[in-house]
Order: sequence, then structure tokens, then C-alpha cells
Amino acid sequence: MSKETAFACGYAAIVGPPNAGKSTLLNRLLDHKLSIVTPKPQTTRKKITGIYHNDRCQIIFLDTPGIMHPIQQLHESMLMTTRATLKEADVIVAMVPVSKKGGLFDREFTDLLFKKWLKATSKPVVVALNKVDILKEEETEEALQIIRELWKPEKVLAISAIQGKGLGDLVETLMPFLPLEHPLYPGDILSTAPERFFVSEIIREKIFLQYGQEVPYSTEVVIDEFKEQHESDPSKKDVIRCSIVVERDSQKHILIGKKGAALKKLGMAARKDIEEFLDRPVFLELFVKVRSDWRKKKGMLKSFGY
Ligand SMILES: Nc1nc2c(ncn2[C@@H]2O[C@H](COP(=O)(O)OP(=O)(O)OP(=O)(O)O)[C@@H](O)[C@H]2O)c(=O)[nH]1
Ligand SMILES: [Mg+2]
Repeated sequence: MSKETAFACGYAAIVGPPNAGKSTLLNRLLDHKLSIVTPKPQTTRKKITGIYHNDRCQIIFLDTPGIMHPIQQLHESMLMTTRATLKEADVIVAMVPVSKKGGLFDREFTDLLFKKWLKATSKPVVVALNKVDILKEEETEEALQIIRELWKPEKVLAISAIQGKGLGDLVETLMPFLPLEHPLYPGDILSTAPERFFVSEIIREKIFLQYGQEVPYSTEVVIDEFKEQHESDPSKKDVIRCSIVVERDSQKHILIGKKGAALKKLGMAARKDIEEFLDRPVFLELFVKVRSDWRKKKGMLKSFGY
């Protein structure tokens, strides 16, 4: 069999700054909402595995927390995840988001990404210049040219993750870097993470969308109980009990709101998406707990899976 017709399979890590559109890309590639997306930076905190399938390849995409300057122990843990994910990858999708503000994209960050993060891995790098839907065509060309000249990656592509533009090209570009000639997973598997992980992520997404300032960043979601009973008795809903952990009493009050209105709204929004994701009805119960400074405490971070 010639190389063109052989099957290709391997791992592709998606890395870049916070808010670049990494999770949006993963979701568009899989045509499935797997990774949570919000307009706020630092939404993704853990590695999200999403498995892309077509007739000629299987690509295990690894969405990562955005690379930022760490201020807290939680950030250090997030960066450790990104670093470890780079080691797992056969090829790296370095995402560079464009900007309307002068310079077309953040050159300082891109330089740090290449010189500090990508050089250390010595893996092939494909740059995905994202959000080109907000640029004029000539501006996109100029940005691509600058990246080619300054950092000389294996390949540079313009994409719009949100519009799904350039994604076919991206898959084709990644294929030659995939080392295996057989798939690692059956064709119907989208991820390796358990349902309860995605449920906690959906709740976190709704918190990021509903609350402002520090509240989303001070919050963690823990699934205390996930009782599956719908399959054995369709008259019963699955029961999901979760703790929303915050750092201070004041944050707890904000989360709950006047007469519990805010928490009720959150629960309704989360339940709707959880039911869509699981494709079955659920009973969702949310509790708010205070664990002071959990983001600074290694033991507590570990218990939350960081
Ligand atoms: N205009 C435009 N916006 C996009 C595009 N891709 C993503 N976005 C928006 O950018 C914001 C961040 O998207 P995410 O996918 O959460 O970004 P991320 O890189 O995963 O961010 P973190 O998880 O915080 O590191 C969201 O508001 C997206 O809708 C794109 O191609 N064009
Ligand atoms: Mg993300």
C-alpha cells in the first residue's frame, strides 16, 4: 500500500494562549460539543481528549489549558497539564488567534510559545492562525507570512474554528505526522473521559457564562453522586448531585443569589445541556460549599483532579 492510501493514526495536541479558540476547534472537528467554550479566558483547566475519525485517519486531539503567566497553584497545575500533553503528542497544533488591535496577532506571546514551549518538545508544529473571519484577506496573508518567516513551523494554515473554515485542510496537514497505521479506538468513540467529567464541565461552563469577575475563577465543580437508574427503570431519572466549591462566603452568596434565584437559574441552564449531552433526562441537585483558598492548596487541587 502506498503512503497515500495507508491509514494514519496519532495524537495531536492543541496548544496556545487562553481564549484562542482551542476548545471551539476541538468541538468543530468532532462536530460535537465536548469541550466547554466561553468568551472568558482560562475556561479549560484539564486535558480534554476528543477522537476524530474519517476513512483514512483517526486523530486523537488533546485540548489543553491556555498557556499564561501563573499566579496561583491552580495555574501551575494547568500548565503542568499542557506540558505533559505536549509530551504525549505526535504533532502539535499551535493556535495563534488573530486580533483587530495593531499587529494582527500577539507576537510576543507567539515568540514565547515557540521558543519556550515548542522548541523544548522538538515535535512537528502546525500553526493554526485562528479567528481569520475577523480579518481582511490581505491581513490574513500578511499574518501567515510573518509567522512563516519568524518561526518557520512545518506548516501555517488560516482557520476559523467558529465557522469551521480550513478544518479539512488542517486534518490533511496533520495526517503525514501520524505514526500509526491502524486506529487505536473503535469508530464510535468520541472521548476517553467518563460522562461525569463532562457533566462537571457543563456546570462549570454555565458558571463562567452566568457570573462575573472572580466567581467563575474561584469555582470548582465536584460530582458527589451520579446514580444511573433510567436505563433499568425508564420511569426514573438519573440523579446527579454536585458540589460547587468556592473560596469565600461572599462568593457563596453571589452563587446562590436572592432567595436562591441565581442557583436555580444555573441549575436549569446546566440541566438542559446535560440532558442534551447524555441524551436522557436527569435530576440535578447543586450544593454550594466554601473551601477557603482551594486554588492555592496542593492537597485540595489534587483531590479535585489537578
Ligand atoms: N471570531 C471568532 N471567534 C472565535 C473563533 N474560535 C473561537 N472563538 C471565540 O473565542 C472565545 C474563546 O473560545 P474557546 O474555544 O473557549 O478558547 P480556548 O482557547 O479554548 O480558551 P481557554 O480554554 O480559556 O484556554 C469564544 O468566545 C469563542 O466563541 C473563531 O474562529 N472566530
Ligand atoms: Mg478551552
